[in-house]
Amino acid sequence: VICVLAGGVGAAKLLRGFELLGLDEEVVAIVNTGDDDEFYGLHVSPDLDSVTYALAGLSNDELGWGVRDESYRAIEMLSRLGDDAWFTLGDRDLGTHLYRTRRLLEGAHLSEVTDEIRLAHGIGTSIVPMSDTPVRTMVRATTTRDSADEMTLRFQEYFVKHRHQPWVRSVGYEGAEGAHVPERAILALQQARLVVIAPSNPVLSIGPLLAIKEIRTTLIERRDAVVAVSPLIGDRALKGPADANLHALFHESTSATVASFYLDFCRQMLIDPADAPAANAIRALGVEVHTTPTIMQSDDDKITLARLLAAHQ
Ligand code: FO1
Repeated sequence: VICVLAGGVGAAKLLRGFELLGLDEEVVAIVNTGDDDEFYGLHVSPDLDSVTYALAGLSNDELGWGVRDESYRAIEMLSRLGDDAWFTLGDRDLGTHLYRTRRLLEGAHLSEVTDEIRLAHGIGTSIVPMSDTPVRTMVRATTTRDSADEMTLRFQEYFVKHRHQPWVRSVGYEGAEGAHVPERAILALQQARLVVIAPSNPVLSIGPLLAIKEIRTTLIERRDAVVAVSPLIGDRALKGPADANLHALFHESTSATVASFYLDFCRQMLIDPADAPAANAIRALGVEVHTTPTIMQSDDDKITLARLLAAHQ
């Protein structure tokens, strides 16, 4: 078993690489649900959907989220009705949210619904939400670095409505205590010969998984099997606010900052050649470093990175 701790787009690309590589081994993705929220009465799980759409070959590569060949007629109608419609739900994507919401209302667990959707798309990789009960990433932030107008935002308010511009002061994970981690997730972590931390935002995408005690404790026990892929390229996030978040919370944003965030459970880290200057600082923390291109543009890039990880000892 290869177990991958996953956030959104970076993780989705890597998982697509594993799927295309066609290993005999089972691949299990444990996916962040801290970004989940309700819109128009529908349960939206952005990271589960990014992973599922990528594995189904349906992802919208231009946007980095949602489905390709998408239309936006429903949300256009909502705007016309006067709704401020800041969270763009595509028409095809809406089908997923309708299905998920109906099944949850029928009493199914999120992990069951996720598996039904996976099967319907013919995906081989197991996709498991980190929790069957709600965990919500809450961002406390100020408008600018120097202002004192602290506000508490739900993740999607911070990320989409405020375009991740506010200065993050702290991050909380509501519901992490008492979260119900699907048994499949813990078993996969325990049985995996390799545990990969995907190149996702450490604070906002992997942080919610680490805030769940059962996951963190199991990871610490499996330290020797854990390889993290740094999400930074030359100290910068490819997409999203990972670098700004690290800077705001830890006063620096290098792959060594990421390594120290993961220190308790990370034996090895893969960094991009652009981050080679951080290698010594990472080694000084007691983490083994490997340097390899980590930007995944083409399917070949995804397969190459997945193959290298799968060959890891
Ligand atoms: N991201 C945006 O920047 N704007 C949107 O309107 C938006 C809508 C959206 C709808 C469904 C979905 O699954 C994801 C969506 N995202 C949108 C992406 C999402 O906010 C983030 O990519 C993830 O939560 C971060 O991993």
